[in-house]
Amino acid sequence: MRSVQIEARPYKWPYDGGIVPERTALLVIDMQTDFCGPGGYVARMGYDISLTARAIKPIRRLLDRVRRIKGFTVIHTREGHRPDLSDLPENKRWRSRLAGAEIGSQGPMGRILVRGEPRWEIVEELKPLEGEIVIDKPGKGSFYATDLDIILRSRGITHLILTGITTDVCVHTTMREANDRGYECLILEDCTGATDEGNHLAALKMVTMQGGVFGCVSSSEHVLKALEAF
Ligand code: C5J
Repeated sequence: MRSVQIEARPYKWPYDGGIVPERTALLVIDMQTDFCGPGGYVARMGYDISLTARAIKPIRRLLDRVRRIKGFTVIHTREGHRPDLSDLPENKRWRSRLAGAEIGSQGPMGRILVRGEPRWEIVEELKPLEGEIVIDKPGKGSFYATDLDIILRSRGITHLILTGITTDVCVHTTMREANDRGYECLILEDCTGATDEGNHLAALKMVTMQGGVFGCVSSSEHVLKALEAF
């Protein structure tokens, strides 16, 4: 087995030797129009979608490479709620109304963050391929109220490369949940983005404290370089 590590901070990732494709998953979190496209949830709240949409291209490059490596798992997630909103906590709905984009309300192109609606879909460039796992989640973390953990454990996956949006909310929550469950995590700074650049940078910095309190930070360039070995 080849032992390849990825340039990362605060240590070369992973901590336990080299990348093993069969034990590694690329997580692509919430790359939905609602979070990075015109007329979606983030746009309706008045945030700059270029800050989140910029992750699309580097993720696509990474997907193109990882999809050609035997044994590597790709998992996509989507945040959203049932059409009857029975899984939407009342305070989440209330806060989204306060932010000017009430979840479940009708927008120009469908209802906000509701499963099955056009803007809830993953953007065209990053559409899951047949056979790739898609996790639907009602919250920010990808483990809460989903079957992600059992899917990972059933496949013997212990290492996660995290991409997607937003850095400080769904990606960070997922990374923290995963870290507490013992997964070895790597977040890619150019494959993430937040609604606020300061929050993006702060979220990345937090990861690297205390010897890598939640794991490591790297970039798609470093991952692609390491993957040349496969
Ligand atoms: C947010 C997410 N920001 N995918 N969701 O509400 O980060």
